[in-house]
Amino acid sequence: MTEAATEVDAVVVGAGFSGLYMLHRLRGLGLSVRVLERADGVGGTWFWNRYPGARCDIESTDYAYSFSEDLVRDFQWSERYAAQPEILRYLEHVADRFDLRRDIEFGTRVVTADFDDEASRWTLVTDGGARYRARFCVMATGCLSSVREPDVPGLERFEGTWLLTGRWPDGVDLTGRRVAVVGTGSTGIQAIPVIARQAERLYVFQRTPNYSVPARNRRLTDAEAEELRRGFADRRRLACASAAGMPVEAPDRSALAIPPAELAELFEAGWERGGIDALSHAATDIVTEEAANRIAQEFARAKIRAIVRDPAVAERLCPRHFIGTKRTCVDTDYYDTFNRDNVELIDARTDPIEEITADGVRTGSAFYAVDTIVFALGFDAMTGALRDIAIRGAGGVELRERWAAGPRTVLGLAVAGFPNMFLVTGPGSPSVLSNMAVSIEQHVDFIAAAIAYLDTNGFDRIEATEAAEAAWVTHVNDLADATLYPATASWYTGANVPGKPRVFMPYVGGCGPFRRACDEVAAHGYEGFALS
Ligand code: FAD
Ligand code: N01
Repeated sequence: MTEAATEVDAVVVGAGFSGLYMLHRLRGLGLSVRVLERADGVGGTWFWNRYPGARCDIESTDYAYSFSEDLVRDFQWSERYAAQPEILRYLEHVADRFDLRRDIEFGTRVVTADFDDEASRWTLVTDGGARYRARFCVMATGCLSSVREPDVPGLERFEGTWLLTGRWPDGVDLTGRRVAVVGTGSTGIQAIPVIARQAERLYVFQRTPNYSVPARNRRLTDAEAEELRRGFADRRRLACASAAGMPVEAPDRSALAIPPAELAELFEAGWERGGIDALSHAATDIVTEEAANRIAQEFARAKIRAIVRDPAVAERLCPRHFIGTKRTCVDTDYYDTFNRDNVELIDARTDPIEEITADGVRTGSAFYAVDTIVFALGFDAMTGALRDIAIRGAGGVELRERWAAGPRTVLGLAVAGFPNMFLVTGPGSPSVLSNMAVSIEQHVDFIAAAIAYLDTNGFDRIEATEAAEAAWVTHVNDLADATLYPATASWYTGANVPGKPRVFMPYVGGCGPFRRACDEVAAHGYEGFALS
């Protein structure tokens, strides 16, 4: 017998930064809400990614909500870039402070979501068979939550322990172990220096090197934290208007118009200051002009060669793609880690991993005996978590089919044919190219305002039009095509997942312009959406 459905006004899937704030805003509108979350706790990214070294790459003060002045005042960050446990504690604090947990079902994975055209209701079914019926469905499922798992032959025979960074359990101790790390994206680059200090021996399997800039992380004094809190409103105003959701003034000169010695000084100052925009902030055109990009690349490679003592290892660590067209990594001691005696870098491009045996990793030319293998293979980004759910809109059309050639949205927030369903930070929004806390708040505010507008104006239903969707997809592609981003195989383009359509997914136009586009849409009675 089918279980009777729980009836609510809105169902939200996911209880990370997005889902928590969505719940708070929808409750504020007087709606009954249920949040369905696969994990056993809140936090999303920060619940799952407990690997050693996990921390944010946007300054903690800014990688936070702004909706509550009390929250800003009461939570004190201990470091410039907080580590995972502190960010998780923050999100748990938010859940408690705003009494959010009572509307969240944990340990619950949504497997299907169906729209009933006649009744204008969504029905979501969970892995446990529970059913939820709601007028609105908000997918706050995360851009980086669908973890890529290893498919290397022989893993089932491995007698040691293997771990996924994106599903890291508590209580792992790598002290004195012989460890292999596979993957050198942001995750691997954060984990490797920490694991190297614990392990007896560390083998790093690198297929493609990445650019990484120093975090220059440090503890914040009470006085600094207080000053950051006092200046928070101004910082956030600047961040909202900026390209990347960070409180910095935009550069105003082309790298090619800056005298070379001055440009080198700007890069050097950025490297010393640290942070994700260390090099990109020097000029306007680092990710749009090939010649400008090459200057920044050379600077980064020179830094690697200066830090890493063995020239052959340094060369292997030198990336060759356009800098900034994959997310720039932000590290603490990454390159210096390869000066340690207990660390070895293996080029998994020229000497690929062929199999895992009972006691180690075998490549084409060598065998490495290990007790633990850490896989840091990244995510099926932006669309993976949505594709994991069978989402069927009006007329039973599946989202997976509609997106067979790549995702299509209006503003990354809504999809034609899927009425009353919203995405938070979906493909076609700045999301992963921005401080996500800023983008998430803006998306959630947009969604809440749209729902309030429907109710105040006597509408029951909102749906993106095909025409608006086509126009937005074209706009997103046109902007991306004017940059170097699409030229690089990255998870932004889906290139990291075999068979995934190659489409550049995020909106490169920046947070400020994106916000203005959303505000325009709302100001014109949700132009591009059909209300009925
Ligand atoms: P998530 O935090 O991913 O939450 C989505 C939730 O949905 C998850 O808990 C998941 O379990 C749940 N879910 C998904 N599918 C289902 C389903 N079918 N049923 C039930 N539940 C489901 N961004 C920044 O801006 N700055 C940073 O410094 C930064 N650091 C990062 C570090 C790491 C290690 C990673 C992986 C990402 C980082 N990001 C960063 C991006 C980060 O994902 C976002 O900043 C933000 O945390 C996303 O919040 P979210 O709620 O949208 O998604
Ligand atoms: O994932 P990635 P990530 N055999 O896709 C390698 C955010 N984040 O988890 O490039 C061998 O970047 C793959 O190699 P290649 C941030 O947005 C932020 O590190 O495909 N190797 C690559 O080296 C980030 O961009 C922080 O050749 C294989 C690595 O695995 C995003 O999350 C921290 C392989 C995957 O790198 C994703 O980062 C962490 C295989 N079969 C994450 N398959 C901060 O610092 C894949 N690889 C805030």
